[in-house]
Amino acid sequence: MAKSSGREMIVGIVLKHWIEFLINSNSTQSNNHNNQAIITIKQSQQSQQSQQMRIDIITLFPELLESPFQHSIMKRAKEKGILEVNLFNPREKYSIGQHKKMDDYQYGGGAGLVMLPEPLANCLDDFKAERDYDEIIFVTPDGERLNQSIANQLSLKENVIILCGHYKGIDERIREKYITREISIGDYVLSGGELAAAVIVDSIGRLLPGVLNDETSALLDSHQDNLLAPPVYTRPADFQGMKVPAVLLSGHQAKIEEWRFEQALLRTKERRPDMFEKF
Ligand code: 6GU
Repeated sequence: MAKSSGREMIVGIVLKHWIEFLINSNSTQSNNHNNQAIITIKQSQQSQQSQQMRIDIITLFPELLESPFQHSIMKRAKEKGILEVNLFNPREKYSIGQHKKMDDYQYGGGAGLVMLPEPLANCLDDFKAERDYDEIIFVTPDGERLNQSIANQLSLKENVIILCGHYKGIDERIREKYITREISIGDYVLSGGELAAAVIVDSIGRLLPGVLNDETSALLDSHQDNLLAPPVYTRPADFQGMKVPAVLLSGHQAKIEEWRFEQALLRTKERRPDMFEKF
């Protein structure tokens, strides 16, 4: 797989959304200035939601995922019709027998149940018959580790399935036949893929244009550009004797940006020398 830097991805995302605007727009006005491009993208989202992403999550425990998408930014994304998240429990329709079986012991012995291939295959076949999916993601501790670049890439997709495993995992043949991408959220083990799926969806959702109030703010996040974010302050200017850095009160925008960049560099060097090396 080709590797792209955070910066390339940002440019890619801005370009894609801008091109979408130009295609959708009735106006022939265009302006090559960067800021203008971002403002133009903003207007396009206000007048018409050009991008709608659909994420279908297949999970034996949909209740675990109900709350994360009912609040704050993810709620807004859903309400604005920018992101559709559907939860589907395969046990309802695809389990085997009276006992609604979804898993069994593993061949060769060993502790832990494995999710059966047949119900998952039937479920995935039915989903795929409905629409074309850009990715079928399996969340698993042995997948590639989620980072900002992967979230950026996924935010450009239209239809995505996320399959959550449980117990010892899923039969390897499902991975071979259906899964296009395997993602882990870090080097530790969770009891199921649901919380990892929530993390992945959140990291994607906030990148979709129109979800955040200020279109540019997702692009300036920590990790977009391989730098950590600079410190931020709000009122009061003097809190228990601790003062907000004077430059932030100066009203001098260029100086403020310079200070923020310096702070981001310092922070990254101190806390994440590995990221600083790559920057
Ligand atoms: Cl995606 N799943 C599980 N079960 N544990 C994890 C993980 C995923 N990522 C890190 N740990």
